[in-house]
Amino acid sequence: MVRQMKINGKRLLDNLYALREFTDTPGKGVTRFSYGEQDVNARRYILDIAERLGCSISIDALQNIRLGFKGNVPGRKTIAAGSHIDTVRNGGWLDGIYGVCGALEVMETLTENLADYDYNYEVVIFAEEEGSGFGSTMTGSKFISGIYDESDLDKLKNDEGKTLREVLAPLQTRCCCDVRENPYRQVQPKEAGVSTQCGESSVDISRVMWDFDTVKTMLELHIEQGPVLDEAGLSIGIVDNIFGMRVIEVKLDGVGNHAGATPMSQRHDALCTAAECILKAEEIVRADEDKRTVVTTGKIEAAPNCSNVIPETVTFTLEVRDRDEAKINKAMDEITGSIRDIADRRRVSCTIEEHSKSSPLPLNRRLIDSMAARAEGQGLPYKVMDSGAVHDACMIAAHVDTGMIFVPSIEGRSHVPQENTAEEHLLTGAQFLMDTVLSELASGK
Ligand code: HGY
Ligand code: MN
Ligand code: MN
Repeated sequence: MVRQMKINGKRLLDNLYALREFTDTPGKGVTRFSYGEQDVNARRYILDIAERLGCSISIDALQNIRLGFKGNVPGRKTIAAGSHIDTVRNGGWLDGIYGVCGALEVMETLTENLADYDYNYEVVIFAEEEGSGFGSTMTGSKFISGIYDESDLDKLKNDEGKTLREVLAPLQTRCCCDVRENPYRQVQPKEAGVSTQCGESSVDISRVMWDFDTVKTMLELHIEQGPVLDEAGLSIGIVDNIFGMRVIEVKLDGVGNHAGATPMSQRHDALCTAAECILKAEEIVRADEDKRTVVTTGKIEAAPNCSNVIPETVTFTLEVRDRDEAKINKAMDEITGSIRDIADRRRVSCTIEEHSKSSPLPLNRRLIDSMAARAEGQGLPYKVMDSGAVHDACMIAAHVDTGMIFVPSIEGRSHVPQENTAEEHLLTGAQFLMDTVLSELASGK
């Protein structure tokens, strides 16, 4: 019989409230981009806890972090739990960080109640999950799972035109300098010997891919970010499928001209063209029979962006998501065809680039069934459900048993400052993660 352990709810909430302060937009939600100053502050806070708990700390070239429980035994497979700490711009205080704090609370509770288990336990913090910096979601975990390789370090660029490699290079260190000095350190396994070179310029991703034979289970605790649990008055969501997504970037080149002197009949307005394309995409997806496909243009830039100049160029993103890959591709093909037709008719030139994609993924049936049985046994109102949001769990699920636990988002809001979850639900979700980790840790016999 697995011993039960109670998490320390106040400690969990205190960590969440403390980490919420690490934002570039105080008062307007949480903005904490990977590799930025607030990311450094959040990492320092978390690594201080890890050091206090006697965890092993391993940080890879992408700055994904793995924290090992002090009771771990070398060579045993690991039960991993975690999420991400980066956010969208003016995002919420819980997306990602809640799963990291939940996994950390499990770590602290295990450390306070030392016992022997069949498996090891690790907290994982995935880097650049939101893609706010480089436009591609789940970047850190795509390198961990081998979907991204060396060439992507030079392909992925931020808004300043800097490549991922250029941003990462100064963060590479091989010295075991104190975590307070440099939270972006790479702590080499002791046996590897440690050079004292700080701030090396080469980004060596050879050790980023996980050896998935050493990982038994991956668990991610996360807010739902949609309305389902809140509307149904449920406490726990058990995820069975994570949506896939495809992201394209569209560039329209029209003819800039004077806003007053140019007759409407002589215009090739890139912004009006973009507007028609975006509304056409919405019309195509709204016509979808099962109403699960979603399409979003979240980012758009018009140039020269002056009120009295007809826009010459417009660049916008467009993403389509669904739980069925064929439907994603069907919608995206129809949308890109329409974009080309609209641009042709308006005599605006158009280029469309595939930006990033991830396939829909079923999560592990054994974990879904065992978590559903646990919720039943605890009398928790729950639902097995899909996730319209993508998560690092997608990248890991292709390799090891992976499960996701949701808690309700008030009014289904997320990726906005209004993102919130009732404290009782935050605590229920973290305790459910604790119970699930304990069950996995003792599942070897
Ligand atoms: O976009 C997403 O679904 C996730 O929040 N990165
Ligand atoms: Mn997230
Ligand atoms: Mn998110």
